[in-house]
Parts: sequence; structure tokens; C-alpha cells
Amino acid sequence: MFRSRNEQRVRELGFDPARLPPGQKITEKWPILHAGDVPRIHLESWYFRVWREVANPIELTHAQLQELPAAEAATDIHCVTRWSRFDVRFRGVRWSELASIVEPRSVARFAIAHAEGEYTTNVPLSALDDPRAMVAWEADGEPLTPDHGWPLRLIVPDRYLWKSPKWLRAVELVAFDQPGFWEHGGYHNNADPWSEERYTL
Ligand SMILES: Nc1nc2c(c(=O)[nH]1)N[C@H]1C(S)=C(S)[C@@H](COP(=O)(O)O)O[C@H]1N2
Ligand SMILES: [Mo]
Repeated sequence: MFRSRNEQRVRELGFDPARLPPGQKITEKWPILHAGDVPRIHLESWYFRVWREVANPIELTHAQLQELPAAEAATDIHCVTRWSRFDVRFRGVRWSELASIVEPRSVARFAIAHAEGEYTTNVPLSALDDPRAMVAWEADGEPLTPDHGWPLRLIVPDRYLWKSPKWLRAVELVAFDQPGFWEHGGYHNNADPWSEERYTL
């Protein structure tokens, strides 16, 4: 019953219900969820780093980042609190572009994303092979709002949205996995919405 009404809503919006992972509901709004406060960011002193197990670590200002070849991709986002939003058009620099610059070492197997403050989250480096994986500064044709992660957000498709940190400051490539903020708090390490990898309790 719940499922069929939900599916009907997805159809009304012109989408294929098969795109909705199990236990998720479609939303047209974009809810805002995070731990703590929205950080106040000063772009003059802001930089973005990719480092550790790479041949060429980089440190880029926001302007330098925007000089790299940009890409746009529509990604479905899935929050562990059970809402999904389809076709969010992110614009930024693909991970593949950054990887071609930094040249990950062969030992690099995980990416630890560091956000402003204490927030970190971890994914296997292979999760960033997807052409939709990027560091983004725009969503749906507008600059990201501070609430949604301006000035930079890591987009990791096909994982629950906590794996796509807002206010991204660095990506650290490492040989061994390091569970992050929510992963330590009982969220699943892998976070695949198609297998409902929500919590580990
Ligand atoms: N830096 C940072 N990024 C974060 C979080 C956070 O607490 N800090 N929360 C995550 C969680 S749990 C969710 S559900 C999504 C929500 O993204 P949204 O507010 O853009 O919908 O952001 C993720 N990214
Ligand atoms: Mo979340």
C-alpha cells in the first residue's frame, strides 16, 4: 500500500520507480541535515587538498579549482533517513580529472574525505571511478547554498548521502580504511542504498 502510493508519486514525477532504492521515499524538496552548525567559510584563506598516497599532492584555491575542466552530471541522492531526490545536476571537477593530476599510488585503496571541522567519511577509492563522482560547487544550475555544502561538496553516487560530505576541504588517499564520523556512530561502513546498508547495530 505505502509502496504503491510512493511508486505512483514517482511515476507522476516522470521517473521510473526502479530508481528508488528499497525503503526510500521520493521528495521534491531538498531537506537539510548535518551535525553541528553550518561553518562560516572565508574563501580568501580556503584551499582544497588532495594528498597522502599520491605522486603529486595538490593544494588549490577555489579559483584554481574552477580553472580545471568542469563537468556536469545528474545524480540521484539517497539519505539514510529514507528520502531520495532524483537527478540533482551537480557541476564541478570529476574525480578522474583530479586523479590524473595527483596520480594515486598503487597502495591507495581508500579515500578519506575531510570536511570543515571534524567531519570525515570514507569510501573505497573504486567508488570514485564513477563518472558522476566529483567535487561540486553547483547544484541544479545554482551555486551550492551554504546549507548544502558551499563552497565544495564531494559527490559519491550510489551511496547514502552522508558519504557525500558538505564543506569539503581535502581528500586523503590511504592504503587502509578509516571509518569516519557517522561510521563511528553506528552507520554502515559501506552505505550501499540498494542493499540497505544503513546501520551496523
Ligand atoms: N560536513 C558534513 N557533511 C555532511 C554531514 C555533516 O554532518 N557534515 N551530514 C551528512 C548527512 S548525514 C546527510 S543525510 C547529508 C545531507 O545533505 P543535505 O543537507 O544537502 O541534504 O549530508 C551529509 N554530509
Ligand atoms: Mo543523513
